[in-house]
Amino acid sequence: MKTLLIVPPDVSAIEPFSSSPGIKGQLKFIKGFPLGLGYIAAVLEKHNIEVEILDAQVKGLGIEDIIKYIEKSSPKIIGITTLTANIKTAVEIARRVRLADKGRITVFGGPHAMYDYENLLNHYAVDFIVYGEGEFIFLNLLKALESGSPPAQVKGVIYNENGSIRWNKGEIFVDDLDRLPFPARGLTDFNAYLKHFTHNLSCAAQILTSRGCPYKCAFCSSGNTFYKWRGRSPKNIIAEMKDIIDKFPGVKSFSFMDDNFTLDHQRVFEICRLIIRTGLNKYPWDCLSRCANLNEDLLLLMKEAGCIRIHYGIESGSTQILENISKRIDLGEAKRVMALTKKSGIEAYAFFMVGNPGESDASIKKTVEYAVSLKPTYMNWFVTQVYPGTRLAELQPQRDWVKYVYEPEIKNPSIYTHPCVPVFSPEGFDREMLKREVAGIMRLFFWLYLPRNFRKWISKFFRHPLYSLWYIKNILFQ
Ligand code: B12
Ligand code: SF4
Repeated sequence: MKTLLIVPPDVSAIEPFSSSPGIKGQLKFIKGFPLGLGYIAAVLEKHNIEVEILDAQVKGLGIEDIIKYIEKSSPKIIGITTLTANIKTAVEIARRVRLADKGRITVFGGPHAMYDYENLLNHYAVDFIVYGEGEFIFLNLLKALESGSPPAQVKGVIYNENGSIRWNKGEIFVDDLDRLPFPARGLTDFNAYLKHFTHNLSCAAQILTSRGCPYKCAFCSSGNTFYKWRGRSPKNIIAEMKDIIDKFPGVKSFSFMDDNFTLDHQRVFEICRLIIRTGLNKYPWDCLSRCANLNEDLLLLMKEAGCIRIHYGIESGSTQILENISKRIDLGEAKRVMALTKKSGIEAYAFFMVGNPGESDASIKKTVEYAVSLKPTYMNWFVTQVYPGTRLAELQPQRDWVKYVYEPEIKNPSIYTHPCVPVFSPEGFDREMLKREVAGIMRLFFWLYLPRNFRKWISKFFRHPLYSLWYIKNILFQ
């Protein structure tokens, strides 16, 4: 059963958004290899199912290009990965596929479709939605469709049967991640991602060494669903790194994309020791971690193993806001970890948010003061947006996520918000006010950090001149 897996394009692929000045430039997201689809494709290949991946974002394809590709390739099954930011184009592809009426079946998966399943199945042209980690659920669905057995027997699949939503609930996790084949990077023009990944690292390959997160921050869907943390074995991770280097010599560094790379300290010690022992520490890498509970021994070993940067989600300098979003970090501890990270020779990157429940002028001021005293190597600030499956979405529900688009932003796009995703509006603030707050804070820190980071920024400028110019222009003039 020939299967095509698609990363849908951003909203600028749809009229009337494509004729809006600036929108395409503004939605210049870092384009990463779609690990989820890569894993699914690898499992299908292992079971001798013919599969292709079409990443419309990295290829810069519009809806018509995708439809033409589908006609030419003629898959029976079309699997689409969904983020809220791209749900509009995902639904448009499904609509066009159903309109053409060639008997193709459309399956959605990913962090948007999982939560918005009722709306998508009742009002849009989606045949099936996979709830959870899709590798084996999707495989089982394909097998059922192939053999003509009823989809009701497949656990983890949701569909609409004559107006009723059917869901045979099942296990949503892949328990033993070492069982999975490595993502099918070869099914894409993988080198294109190395150019696109405009990160601090040059030519970085993204790897996932663990899945899940035991925390439950109010703005994030990861911890709510994938609450069971599972780590791959160090041996398995090293084997993937070697496999990537063998197959794609253009790779010069790695990005560990796990929600929380350092959750299991013992595992990180072992990964780092193995990286050093195999000589892979000549490849720099970065990761994400909670800003808590890291010690000097671990950080020094991470540094020796090639870690150049750790991203920390701090979110707020107000303990009340942290409590409101269930962040469960201690600001004093965060300061200790931040200082220790820098002392170990690793860059410490902090993320902050503006607009969480209970936010006020006073809490924003507190967060700015805290950020100044924290002295991270770099930082980035975001306006809080509401995603399905989160506690914020319960506080500010949407009637139809697919229809949501903030029209003023289409005409005048911002880098601090995505136009297709609603903003959480705490009492006393609206979207435009929050955007102005974040823009002001980013400008403040740009000037404050200019002397300290001048040399680093110049070097980044020469590596990514166009991206740097675009970024600076946005920071200074938004
Ligand atoms: C790596 C990452 C990125 C990377 C790369 C994205 C990519 N192309 O893979 C970068 C940095 C580019 C990125 C950017 C953004 N990201 Co991001 N990102 C992640 C992160 C940390 C890991 C994604 C991943 O690889 N997961 C591992 C794989 C195995 O899981 P998966 O992709 O979910 O796929 C599995 C299942 O969902 C399912 N599945 C998925 N698709 C499909 C399709 C079919 C047909 C089937 C059957 C199953 C299926 O099966 C897969 C295998 O098990 C996640 C958090 C997370 N833990 O997932 C956030 C996350 C996906 N990102 C998020 C967001 C908001 C964004 C941005 C919009 C942020 C922004 N404001 O700029 C942008 C949008 C980018 C874009 N171009 O559209 C949110 C999405 C929430 C939502 N409802 O949309 C997440 C969930 C973070 C969070 N918890 O809030 N991101
Ligand atoms: S924000 Fe990070 S720590 Fe919080 S639930 Fe999401 S992944 Fe976990």
